[in-house]
Amino acid sequence: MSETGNGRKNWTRVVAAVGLVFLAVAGGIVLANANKVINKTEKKDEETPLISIGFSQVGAESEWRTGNSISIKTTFSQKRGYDLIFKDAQQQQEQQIKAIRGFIQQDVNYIVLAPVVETGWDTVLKEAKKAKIPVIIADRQVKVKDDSLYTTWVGADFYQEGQKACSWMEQYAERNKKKTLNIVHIMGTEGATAQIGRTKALEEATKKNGWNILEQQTGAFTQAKSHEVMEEYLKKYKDIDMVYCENDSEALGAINAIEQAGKKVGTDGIQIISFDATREGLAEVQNGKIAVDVECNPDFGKKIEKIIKQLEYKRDVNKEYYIGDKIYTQNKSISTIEIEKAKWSVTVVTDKIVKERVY
Ligand code: GYE
Repeated sequence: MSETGNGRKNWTRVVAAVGLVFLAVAGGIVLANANKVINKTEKKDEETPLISIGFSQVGAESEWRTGNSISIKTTFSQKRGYDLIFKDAQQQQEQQIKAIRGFIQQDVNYIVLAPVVETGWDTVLKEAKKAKIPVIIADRQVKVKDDSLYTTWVGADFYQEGQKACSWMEQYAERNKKKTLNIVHIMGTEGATAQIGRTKALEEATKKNGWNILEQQTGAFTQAKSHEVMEEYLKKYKDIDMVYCENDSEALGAINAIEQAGKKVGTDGIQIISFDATREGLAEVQNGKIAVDVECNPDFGKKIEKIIKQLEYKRDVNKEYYIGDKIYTQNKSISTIEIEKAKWSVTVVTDKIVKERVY
């Protein structure tokens, strides 16, 4: 009995113990949940405020620019912790200055400026400095008397991009035993860093190699304007070897104009040189219509974000950040690009490359 009694006691004890454990666990869960609720509400109250960014974009003149705007908008979304005020200046500096003044008035945390041209920014950037708003320059550069008017710059080495294109042109001339090249030049927006650098490289190579620039006019980095310019060139010059376009939109305009005039581009035709390597540009490289396309990657939203994070943590940042570029061709007939001692191998455009290109 005692055994039975003890057994029953023990059994009761076990039941009681299990019950206690259960209660403890259940209580724990309730407590934990209560805590969670408390924590959640506490967290909500403490939520980090959004970082506000005023972004002044050049415009929407090219596929490159569209890609760049998408990169900025997707990086600085509300979901990712930002309040982005995005202003498109339609290629007008006055509109950019107005936008920056608006950002200052709204007392944003950061101003990001993609300047249409290099000069004319001193006054408005002084105003931003006075308001203690850090300014990040994106893509093209600014020329200001006092470098402390902006925090940093992110973009490509446009002069080097031009040199890469010219190295390809030199090798093309050599392989085809051409003593000179008759070049028509469609420039980008005059005074923009991308135009200045790419033009400088061409003019230097022209001098060095004894090439012949038949004419230089701006195509404003747009397809429509470049189409017009190319039509004019074709009426004036019968012996064009090459068109040096300063972006893919210009190249597309030039190709259309040449084909509409009943002439050929590519092998046995006029050679098209281009920059950016957008999806459309790369497709034309693959088709053999653009001879060489030097990449300029517009997808640098994340790079700017990294800089902003460093600034948030009060870390020092560099004064400039360069974004690397590839060189795209249809085949490897010219496989290595050389500038002084530096070398790059070209990338042959494949279906996969075109397909994966988002801008
Ligand atoms: O090449 C062109 C755009 O500044 C790098 O501007 C940028 C240039 C780019 O309109 O397509």
